[in-house]
Amino acid sequence: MNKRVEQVLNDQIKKEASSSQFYLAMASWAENNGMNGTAKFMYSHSDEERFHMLKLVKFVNERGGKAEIPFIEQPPKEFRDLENVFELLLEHEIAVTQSINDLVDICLQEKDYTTHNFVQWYVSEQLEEEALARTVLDKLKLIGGDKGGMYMFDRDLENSTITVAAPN
Ligand code: OFO
Repeated sequence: MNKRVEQVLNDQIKKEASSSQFYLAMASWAENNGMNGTAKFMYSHSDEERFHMLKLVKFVNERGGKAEIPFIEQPPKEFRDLENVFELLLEHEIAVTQSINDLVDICLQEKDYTTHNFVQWYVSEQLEEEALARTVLDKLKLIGGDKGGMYMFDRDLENSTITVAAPN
């Protein structure tokens, strides 16, 4: 496998693993603050990010490279409120999209069309994840500080009115 492509794929493995830990921290925080719907949403989002990481690990190894299992920094323990959680989520997804775009660019520079084809799945996934984070954030902004609205929002998440796309 092309060494430069292998390196950026390994960097991406770390980013997906960090996403999984980050959303797990959000899930745990939400659960401890009585927001079970948000917790359910974030636990499932965390699992999905782990799946993204595994998909990369397997791809690198199957193509003759060496996948590195990374050290992950500890995610935050506290969040200001629900809006802050989803703002951070959107910000994080925008950064991940940027790194996927850089990955696509490097595949083209190195003429690695197989990996380029493989990462297209991540390109569409990022589109969906950013759109989902924006939708949720818009809802939260509409609700403002209204406690009843917040309760309904959390219940909607619990009943999966808004869900993270299932991995395929
Ligand atoms: Fe892996 O899609 Fe979010 O980060």
